[in-house]
Amino acid sequence: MSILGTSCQSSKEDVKPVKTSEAEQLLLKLKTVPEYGFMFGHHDDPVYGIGWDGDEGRSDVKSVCGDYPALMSFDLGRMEIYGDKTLDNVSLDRIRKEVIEQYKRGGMSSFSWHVDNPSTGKDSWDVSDSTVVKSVLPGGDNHVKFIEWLDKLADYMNSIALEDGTKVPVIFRPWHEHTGSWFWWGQNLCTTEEYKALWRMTYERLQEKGVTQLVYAYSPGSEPKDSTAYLERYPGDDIIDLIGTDIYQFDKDNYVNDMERLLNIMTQVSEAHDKAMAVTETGYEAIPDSLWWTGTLLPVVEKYPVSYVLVWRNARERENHYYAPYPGQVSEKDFVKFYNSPRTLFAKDMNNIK
Ligand code: BMA
Repeated sequence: MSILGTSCQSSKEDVKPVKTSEAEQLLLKLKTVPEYGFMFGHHDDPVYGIGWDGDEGRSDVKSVCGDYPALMSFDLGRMEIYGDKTLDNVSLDRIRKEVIEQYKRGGMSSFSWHVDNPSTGKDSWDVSDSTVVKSVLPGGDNHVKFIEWLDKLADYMNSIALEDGTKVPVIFRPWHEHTGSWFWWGQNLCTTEEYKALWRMTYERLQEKGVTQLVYAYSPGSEPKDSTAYLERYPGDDIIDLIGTDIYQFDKDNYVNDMERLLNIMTQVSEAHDKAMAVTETGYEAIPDSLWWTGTLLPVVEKYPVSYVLVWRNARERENHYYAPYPGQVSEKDFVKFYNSPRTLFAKDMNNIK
């Protein structure tokens, strides 16, 4: 039984599906954006890059094209353990500051959560045990511990506020890539019911803690073959605001085929469910193709009503683990062309979107 009793076992009726007006505006903007183009996003953009770490006002993307991405994402993994930094060694104070600045310049931020395996104490890629999701649900051995982790997450989200106390709205994208089996919440690690219950518990706990400034994103990987498969573990229209997919290029033909298939599925689902849609993670590691931005990414994405396309991080501690160009990188010139396309939106474009 849950020691936390009623507070975390409250029924759906007790939890009002409210959002702050800032979160409603963010969602509205996400839905309007495709009329103008799509936002470019980059993970951990302003906190480190190739050959630098922690510099103020720096961004590899800005160094290449003169503007910040319209969307920045950050990962909160292991904040539940360390309290002051993430699994990628980024300070939570710094992330808070960057999310606030990004909001003030008209851009948006998104959080993912590579949360540790609460059962084994290893990282989120520890798939040695297929009972972990069950164990965090009410009645499970790790339920109390997990609720404490959610509460830490809630306190942090609530601390991201403007001077007047307004909580900064952000996209929250937990439990991602669940159609694969590389995270402890993945396809073969839990049942459909358990996965959905994990989402609902997360959502309800955050709502109870007053975290009403979030826009929630659902992002399966490239596995779904049709909309039924895409929606198999969908938590529900009352929780989800934006639907996405995480797809990376390893082979160009497969990448383009997967993107076309998923973007077609998502276009149908977003219309049927009235949700915004985005390519929540993508990229080609180390961008060895000098024309990748306008030769591969732009032509496929511009055909669909996507709000944003986000590329993963430019790791400063892992060789060749980068997805955005930096000065001198082979795709730099093509990225400037991509930046100049009327379809791509960067931070300075965001104030023109009504
Ligand atoms: C992964 C890799 C890891 C990183 C994790 C969370 O895709 O980039 O190195 O720790 O994302 O950001």
